[in-house]
Parts: sequence; structure tokens; C-alpha cells
Amino acid sequence: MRRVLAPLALAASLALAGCGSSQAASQKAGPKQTAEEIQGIHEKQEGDLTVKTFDLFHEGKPDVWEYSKQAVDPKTGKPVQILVRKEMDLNDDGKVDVWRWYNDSGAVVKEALDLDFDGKVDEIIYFDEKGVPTKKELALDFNGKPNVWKFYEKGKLVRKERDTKGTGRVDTWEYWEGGKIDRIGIDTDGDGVVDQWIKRSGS
Ligand SMILES: [Ca+2]
Ligand SMILES: [Ca+2]
Ligand SMILES: [Ca+2]
Repeated sequence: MRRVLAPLALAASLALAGCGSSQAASQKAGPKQTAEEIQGIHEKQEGDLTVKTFDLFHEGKPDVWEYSKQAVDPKTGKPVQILVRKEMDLNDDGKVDVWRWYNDSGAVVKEALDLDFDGKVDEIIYFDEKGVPTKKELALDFNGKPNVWKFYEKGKLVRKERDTKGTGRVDTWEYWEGGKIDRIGIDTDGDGVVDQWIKRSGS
């Protein structure tokens, strides 16, 4: 049976996966299944990383993957698992749609999103240690090629760079101040250097 859930509601339920939440097991438990397996949780080793998968809807395939590495807790000297990456399949097609990377303190440093579920990443967001975005890369044509880059300082947009011609090179620079465009630089001949400036009137 195919589940029909709004992506946001699903994302919210998936977000709970890492918090020890478990739904009531709906499948019949075989005699050899562990409690975790009954909850749709499996663990395996992939190189240096431990991969924990969560089958949140008990359909026999994972919806969430958590990759963690072995480390030593500096305070206790005991071995601990540190989450390095989490992947989520929001629309149940078996392909990952959200990737999150974490630093050793557990903060998200980077997130990649496949917004239209075609397997190509459409947006990448970079965060500082406080979880504030510092940069966003957008593939507005949904072809997997970023064509807009947004830069932030203290959470505020300060610059947008655009590749308006699909050449893979930035040809338009927008400088933002106080939530408004202050000036735009345009490279008209493709040499990477601004040839024309458009300024906000009155500035
Ligand atoms: Ca998917
Ligand atoms: Ca996509
Ligand atoms: Ca130029």
C-alpha cells in the first residue's frame, strides 16, 4: 500500500527518527528478530562508518540512514558513536532526498535537498556552528547544476551570484544591504569581470 502523506508532515515524522522515537510495530515478528529489527531498525558496517537504517513505515525498505563514526569521548575516555551524516527518503521511492552532514559536536554543517525527487540535488545549504546559514546553492532549473549562490552574514543576505546564461560561470552579482538590492554588477562579455553596474536609485 502506498502511503499518502504531505511531504512536510512526513519530514516531521522522519525528523523524529533520530530521537529514539519508535512507532508501534505493525509487522509480525519472526522468532529471531531483535527488538530493534521489529521496529524496522538495522545496523551494518560500511568501511569506517556504521550505518543504521530506519524503516519507519515497515514496508521492508529504509527511509532514514544514519552514518556514524567511532570516536573516543575526551571526557570519559570511552568509545562513542558520532553521527556524521543522515539521509532521508521523503517520498518513498527508495532514493535519498535529504542529506545532512554534522560536525563532531552534533551540529548540522551542510544540508542538500532534492526538492522534486528526481535524484538531482536542487539546493545545498551551509551552516555555521550556531546553525545559521552562511551560503545557499540553488539549481533553479532543477537540472542538478547550481545557478544561484546566496551568501549570508549573521543570517542576513549580503550577496547573490547568478549564472544567468547556463555557462557554469557567475555573470551577475547582486549586493544586498538591509534586505534590499544596493547594486548589481553584470559581466556582459563573459570574462568574469563586471562591465556594467546598476545602482539603486537614491543611493
Ligand atoms: Ca525519495
Ligand atoms: Ca531534483
Ligand atoms: Ca566582463
